[in-house]
Amino acid sequence: MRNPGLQFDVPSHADDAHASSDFGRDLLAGLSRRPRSISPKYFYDAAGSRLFDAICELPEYYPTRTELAILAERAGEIAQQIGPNAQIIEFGAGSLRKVRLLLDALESPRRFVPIDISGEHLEDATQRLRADYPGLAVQPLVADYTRPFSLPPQLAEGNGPRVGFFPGSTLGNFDPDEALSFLQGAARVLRGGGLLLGVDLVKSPAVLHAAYNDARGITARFNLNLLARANAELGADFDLAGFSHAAFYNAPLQRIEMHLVSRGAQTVHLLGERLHFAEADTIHTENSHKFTVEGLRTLAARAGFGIGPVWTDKDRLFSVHWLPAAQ
Ligand code: AVJ
Repeated sequence: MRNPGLQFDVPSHADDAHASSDFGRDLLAGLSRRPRSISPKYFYDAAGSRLFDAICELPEYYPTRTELAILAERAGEIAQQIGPNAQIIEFGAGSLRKVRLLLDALESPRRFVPIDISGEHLEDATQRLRADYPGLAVQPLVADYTRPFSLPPQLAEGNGPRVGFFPGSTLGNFDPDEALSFLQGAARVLRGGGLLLGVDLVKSPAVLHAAYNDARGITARFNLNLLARANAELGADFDLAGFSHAAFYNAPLQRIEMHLVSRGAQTVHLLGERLHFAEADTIHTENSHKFTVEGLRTLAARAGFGIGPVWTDKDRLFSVHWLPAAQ
């Protein structure tokens, strides 16, 4: 028995359980592909996690403050849907700001398992949360939830319903088929409880464009941090001034795309390989899919969830969905 705990499986992407932290291998493979691409999960080293927190404070980046306002305003209704004794599992926990609104409204929450890929960031955030919620069992888990992993055995059925919390529209980082796989895995592991899911909504491309091209250039630094990380962790020699940030709305695919664009012809050394870039060659670093309420509900139903209430702000910028998972 390799895994005594609950297993979270992501069906069609469960090919290699050993590759979870292999930034070097994935980056080299991604830069050898055409088009060049790399998973956005590699943004989140300690510096990247801090830059993301700074993005969340930007005036142009509406998702964080809009979702926080929805959670604050609707906490009572949300808590009523979830019910008492919840064991909360947060996917991509980050700074743990949003879950506080939930914890404050829930009736006797039992346990909180924040999952994040950035161990350092998770440790800091967990310590701050523990200080403020002394009665709560907090069990942080450093894991990559795009791969199969084990949940702590304490999350067993008898200890209270399992409730997933996946805010911030991070679901939008997945392609549609990956999002379906993730939701199928979540529906299985959350049986008898449900998923509280925040997703960003389709809207005016100008508003979307501004959110990913902020005036202070924090999003550009966040994007370029990927190259800084490769230099620091892998001994690569990316010239950060040799690449520029590009983010645009791809309307047919309903997503923001972020790329790093080579400003000229250049050669980079990475793990013993020489990588050539022509002027305007791009590295695709992130997709951030946007949703309609109906589109998300259809996807959730296909994944095996029931359909509960949805809460949005008055401008319909962002949506929070309660998706019950039948026993
Ligand atoms: C954390 C994936 C939800 O897509 O809006 C913010 C990441 N990228 N600015 C998003 C991000 C650029 C964010 N998610």
